[in-house]
Amino acid sequence: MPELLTHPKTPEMPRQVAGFKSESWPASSRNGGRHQIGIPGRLPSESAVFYTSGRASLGTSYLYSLFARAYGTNNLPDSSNMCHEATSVVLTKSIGVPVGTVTLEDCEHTDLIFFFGQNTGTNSPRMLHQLEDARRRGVQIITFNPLRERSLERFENPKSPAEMLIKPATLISTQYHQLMIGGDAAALMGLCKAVIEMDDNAQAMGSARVIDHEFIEDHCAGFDKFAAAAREYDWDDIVRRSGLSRTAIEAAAVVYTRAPRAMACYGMGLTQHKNGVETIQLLVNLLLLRGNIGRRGTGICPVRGHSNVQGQRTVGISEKPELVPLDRLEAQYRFAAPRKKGLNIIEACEALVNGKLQAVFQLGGNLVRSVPDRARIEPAWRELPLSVSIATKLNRNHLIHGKIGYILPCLGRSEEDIQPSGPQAVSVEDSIACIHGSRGRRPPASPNLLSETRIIAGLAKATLAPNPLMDWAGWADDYSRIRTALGETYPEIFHDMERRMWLPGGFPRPIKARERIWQTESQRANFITPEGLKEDPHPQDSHRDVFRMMTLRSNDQFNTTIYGYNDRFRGIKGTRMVVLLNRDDMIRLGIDEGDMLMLETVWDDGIERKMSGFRATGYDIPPGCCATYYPEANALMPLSHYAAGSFTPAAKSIPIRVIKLSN
Ligand SMILES: Nc1nc2c(c(=O)[nH]1)N[C@H]1C(S)=C(S)[C@@H](COP(=O)(O)OP(=O)(O)OC[C@H]3O[C@@H](n4cnc5c(=O)[nH]c(N)nc54)[C@H](O)[C@@H]3O)O[C@H]1N2
Ligand SMILES: Nc1nc2c(c(=O)[nH]1)N[C@H]1C(S)=C(S)[C@@H](COP(=O)(O)OP(=O)(O)OC[C@H]3O[C@@H](n4cnc5c(=O)[nH]c(N)nc54)[C@H](O)[C@@H]3O)O[C@H]1N2
Ligand SMILES: [Mo]
Repeated sequence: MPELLTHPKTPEMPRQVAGFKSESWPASSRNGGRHQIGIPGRLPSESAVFYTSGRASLGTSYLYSLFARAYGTNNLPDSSNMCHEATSVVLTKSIGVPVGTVTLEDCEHTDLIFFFGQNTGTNSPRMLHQLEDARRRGVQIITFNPLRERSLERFENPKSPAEMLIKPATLISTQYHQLMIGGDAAALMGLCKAVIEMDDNAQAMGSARVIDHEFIEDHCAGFDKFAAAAREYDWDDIVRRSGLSRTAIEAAAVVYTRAPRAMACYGMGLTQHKNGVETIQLLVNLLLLRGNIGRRGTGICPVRGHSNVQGQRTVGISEKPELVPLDRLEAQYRFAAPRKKGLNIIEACEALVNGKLQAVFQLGGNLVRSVPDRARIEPAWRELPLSVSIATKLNRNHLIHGKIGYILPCLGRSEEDIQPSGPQAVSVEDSIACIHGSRGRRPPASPNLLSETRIIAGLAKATLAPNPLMDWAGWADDYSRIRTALGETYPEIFHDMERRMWLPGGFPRPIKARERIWQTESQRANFITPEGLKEDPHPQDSHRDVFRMMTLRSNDQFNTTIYGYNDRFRGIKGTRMVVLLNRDDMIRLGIDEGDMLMLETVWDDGIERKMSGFRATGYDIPPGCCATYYPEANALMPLSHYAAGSFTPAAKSIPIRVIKLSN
C-alpha cells in the first residue's frame, strides 16, 4: 500500500485506493482479486477525463491539474464549462483578462448597477449587503430578468424576521425589465443603439457628448464598425426579440447616460444560452461606450458560483492548453506536458455516450445530475470502465458509477486538516479576484477522512512514474510547499503567498484591465460586433406552441444537492416538479392551475426527450416562456444545445412543447 494514502494519524487503516498503481493495476494480487474487469494496465491518457467542480482549493486544483498533465492529458473540464465559460472567452478577447474587473471599492463608488440574469438573494446573498448600502446611497439599479425575483425587488434580511417587521423594506431595483428568455442580446443592442443615437443627436446639436469619445479614441478598437451595426439595427427587431418596448429600453439608456460611473453584474441568465458569448460581448460594448471599465466605481462583474471556481482556472484547471503556462510547468518539473486541446464538458459527455472514455475522475461534482441528456448519460456511465469520485457528500453519481467505481470521501473545507507538519490552511480566489487563506476549524466527520490534497497526491504518486521534482509526499505533508510551487509557476500572482493570503480581505490578483492596460491582440479594448446578430437564435420556437424553457435554482438547493421542496422567494411549496407558465398561455392551451403536464423537447436529432409529472403553475413570466427546476429537468436538455464559442449547455432556453395529460 503506498504510504501516502494511509491516514497520517491512523496508519493501520486499510485504503481502497491502494490497488491503484499503473504498472500493476488491476492488481488482483494486491486487492484479493476483486477487480476482474478487463482494463489493460495503464489506460490511454486521452481516454481519461479529470473533472473539477468548483470547490477544490488553489493548491489542490494545482496538484490535480499537474497529475492529469503528467498522466498525459489536458482533459480537464470543470464546472465553469457549464457556468461562466462565455465570460472567459469574451473578456479575454474584449479586455484582455479572463475575469471580472469590479472590486469591493468599486461597489462603494458606483452610481448605477445593471443586473442581467443573476438572482442575488438566492445565489449570492452576501452581495445583498453591498446592494443595500448602494441603494441607501441612491445608486440606480436596473434589472433585466424574465422573472420578478423577489430578492432583486426589495431587500429583506431573511436572517432577521424581526428586522423585516420593523424596518421598511429597501427597494432594490429602481427599474425592472421583464424581458423574454433569451432576449438580452436584443435588449443590449437596443441600449447601445439608444446611447449611440443620443450621442449622434448631441453632436448634431453641438452639446456635450454622450459617449466617452476620448476613452474610445485612446483605448478602444472596433467602435466605428459596432456603432454602424447598432445604428442599422432595427427597433422593430429589438422589440420583437427582447419582448420589451422601445420606451422601456430608452428609459434604461437615459439613466445610464446620466450615471457618471456604472457597472454590470450578470449570471447564468446570460451565459446559459446559445448566443451567450455574443450577449456578453454586447454587455462589454455597452460599458465601453461610456468608459465604464478601468475606472473607480465601474466595471464588469460576472457573479460566480462555487467558492473557488474562478481560482481553479487560475492554477491550471482548463482543457485549453493555451490558457496554461505549459512551458513553465515543463521547466519546473522536467516532463513533456501534453499540447493537444483537451475535452470540455460537452465533448467529454459526447465521448462518454459514444463509449470512447475509459475513466472519469470527479474532484467534487455530480455529473449524472448536472449535465444535459440524463437519459443518455446514465446508461453510458454504467458502461464506463472506471469512475472515481472524490467527494464530501454521497450523491446520485455514487449510485450510477463505472464498472469499477471508487468513492473517495474527503474532508470538507470547514473541517480541521492535520498533516505531519501540523494544521493546514488552504487558499481560494473569489469572484472579485481576491486570493485568501482559509483554515478548517470543525472536527472532521470521521477521524479516518483524508484531505483532497492527500488523496490526489497519493493517486498521483501511485499512478505516475517517479519524478523527484514532483514531490507528492512532501506536498501532502505540508501544503505551504504547494504554495511555494505555485509561486514558481505563477510568480506574478502567487509571490510571497504565505504572508499575503492572510492580509485582511486577501490580496488582489493583478488584473491589468483595471489599470486600462489591455492585454489583447490589438493592445486595446475591443468593441466586438457579433457576427450572428441578424440570425434568430431561437428558430424552433417561431411556432407559438413551442416555449422557451429556463431551468431554475431555488434558495433550498446548492446545485444538485436539494435541501428542501419549498421555494420561499417564489412562493412554491412542497414540490419542485412544477412548470411555471404565463397565465394567458395557460388559458390559450386550456391548462388549469395544478394540471399534470408532459414536456417534450423540440429538437431535430431524432432523439425523443419527454418527461411527465410536472404540475402547471401560473406565474408572472413573459408569454411564450416557461420555467422548471434544475436538475430535475436535465433529461430534457439536448447535449447538442450549447452556446456557440463557449460550449456552455444552453440551460436557460430549451425549446419545449407543453402537453396536457388527460385527467
Ligand atoms: N443557494 C444557492 N446558491 C448558489 C447555487 C445554488 O444552487 N443554490 N449555485 C451556485 C452556482 S454554481 C452558480 S453558477 C450561481 C448561479 O447563480 P445565478 O447566476 O443567479 O443562476 P440561476 O439561478 O440559474 O439563474 C439566474 C437568473 O437568471 C434568470 N434568467 C433566466 N433566463 C434569463 C434570460 O434569458 N435573461 C435574463 N436576463 N435572465 C434570465 C432567472 O430568472 C434567474 O433569476 O449560484 C451559486 N450559488
Ligand atoms: N439544467 C441546468 N443544468 C445545470 C445548471 C443550470 O442552471 N441548469 N447549472 C450548471 C452549473 S452553473 C454548474 S456549476 C453545474 C454544477 O455541477 P456539479 O459540479 O456536477 O455539481 P454540484 O452539485 O455542485 O456537485 C455537488 C457534489 O460535489 C461534492 N462536493 C461538495 N463540496 C465538495 C468539496 O469541498 N470537495 C469535494 N471533493 N467534493 C465536494 C459533493 O459530493 C456534492 O454531492 O451544474 C450545471 N448544470
Ligand atoms: Mo455554476
